[in-house]
Amino acid sequence: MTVYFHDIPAINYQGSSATTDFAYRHYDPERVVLGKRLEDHLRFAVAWWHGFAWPGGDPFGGQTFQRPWFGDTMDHARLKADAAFELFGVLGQPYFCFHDADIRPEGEDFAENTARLDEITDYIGTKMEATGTKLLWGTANLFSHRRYMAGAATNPDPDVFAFAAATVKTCLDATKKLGGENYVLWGGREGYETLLNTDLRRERQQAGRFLQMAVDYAHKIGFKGAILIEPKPQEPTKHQYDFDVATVYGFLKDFGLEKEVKVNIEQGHAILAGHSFEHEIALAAALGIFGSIDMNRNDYQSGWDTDQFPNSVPEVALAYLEILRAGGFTTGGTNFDAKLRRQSLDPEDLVLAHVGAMDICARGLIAAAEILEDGRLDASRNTRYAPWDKSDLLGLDLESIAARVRADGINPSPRSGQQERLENLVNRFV
Ligand code: XUL
Ligand code: CO
Repeated sequence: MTVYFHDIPAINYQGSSATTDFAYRHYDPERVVLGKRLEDHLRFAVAWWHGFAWPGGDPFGGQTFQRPWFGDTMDHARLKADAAFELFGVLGQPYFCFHDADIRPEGEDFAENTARLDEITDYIGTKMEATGTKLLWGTANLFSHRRYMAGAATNPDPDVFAFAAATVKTCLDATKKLGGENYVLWGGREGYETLLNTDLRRERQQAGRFLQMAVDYAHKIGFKGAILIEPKPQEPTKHQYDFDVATVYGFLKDFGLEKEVKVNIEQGHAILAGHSFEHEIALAAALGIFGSIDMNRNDYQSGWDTDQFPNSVPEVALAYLEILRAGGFTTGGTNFDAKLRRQSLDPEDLVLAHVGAMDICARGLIAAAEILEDGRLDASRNTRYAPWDKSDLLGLDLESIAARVRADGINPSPRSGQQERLENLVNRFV
C-alpha cells in the first residue's frame, strides 16, 4: 500500500549521465571499494525523528509540515510506520534508527507507554521482515517530555531517574526484539542551565550509575549490539556532561565502562564542541571507542545545531578517511541525523535530501579509499614517525635520557611538516 511517496520512483544508481533528479549519481551500492561493497561500507540509516516526527518548527514559529500521520493515536503511529517503510523502499536504505517517542504516541503513564511500544514494534518488526530493512540503533527520548526538563539520570528528583531507567529498559528490550545492531544514549538534558542550583558531583555519579545499569541489563538480556554514548557539548542545556569524545572517555574510565561503551559521533556536535568531525573520529579510534556516526552539518554562521543534510565532499571525505583508517564500521553506520528546512514541504523534498546526502557520502568514501590506495598520504605520515619505530626512548627515564643526550651529542634538526604539500595531494582526490 502506498501512503505518501506514491508518485516517486524507486531511486537507483544511474551514474553521472543520469538526466533525472531521482537517481544516484555516485552511490552504487554494488560498487566494490577496498574489497567491500559501498552499501556495506556506508551502512546508511534514515532517522525516524527528523523524517517523520519533526513538525517543521523553529524557535519563532510552529509546525509547517502537514503529514497525514501527525496525530496521537496508534492509527497515526501505524500510518507513520507505513510512510517510513515506503521511504526506505524508495531510497533502498538498509537501516533506520528511532527513539521510542518517534514511533508511538505518549501514553498516560509508564504502563501505557510500554504497551504502545510493544504494539508498534510488533508492527514494525513485521515490516522489517517483509522488506529486509534493518535497525541500526534504537534509543529512548529522555529529553522532550516536561518530566525531563531538569534531566533524566541527572535529575534532582529520584522519581524521574526511576521513570527514565524504566524507559531505557523497555527501549533496550524493543531494540533487541528488532535485532538492533546498537543502542544509543544521547544525554540531551544531562547537564545544567546554571551551577547555582546544580550539584555537579552528585549528577555525575547518578549518570555513571545509570549507564552501568543500562550495560548490566543489556548483558542480562543477551543484547549483542554495541552500547553507544553520543557526545554533545550544549543545546538544549547550557552545558552537557557528555561534552565531546575526550570527556566521554574520562567518564567511562571513571565508571569502569571504557570496554563496554563506545561513541556515536555527530558531525554537528563535533563542530559545536570546537572540534572537526575527523578529530572526534580519530580520537575515538585511538581510544578504542569508535562506534558509529550521525552524519549531518551545521549552519556555519548561526552557531546552532541545525541538523542539515551533509553537502560538502571534502568535509565528508576526511571523516571517512579516519573511519577507513580505523578499519571501517563494525556495528556502526552512517545515520542521517538531518532534517529538511522548514519550507521544504513536499514528499519529494525528503527523498531528494537523502539522495543528495547519500551521493555526497559515497563520493567522500570513494575519495578516502582512493587516498588510502594511492598510499602517499600515509607513507608520508609513516616517514614522519619512522625514527620512533627504532627508538627505545619511551622505556627509559629522564636521567638516562639526559645522559644519552649528553653522550651522543643529540641536537635535533627540525624537518618540514609538509602541510601544504599534503593538502594539495588530498585535494587531487576530493
Ligand atoms: C540531538 C541528537 C539526537 C540523538 C539521538 O542533537 O543528535 O537526535 O542523535 O537522541
Ligand atoms: Co544525533
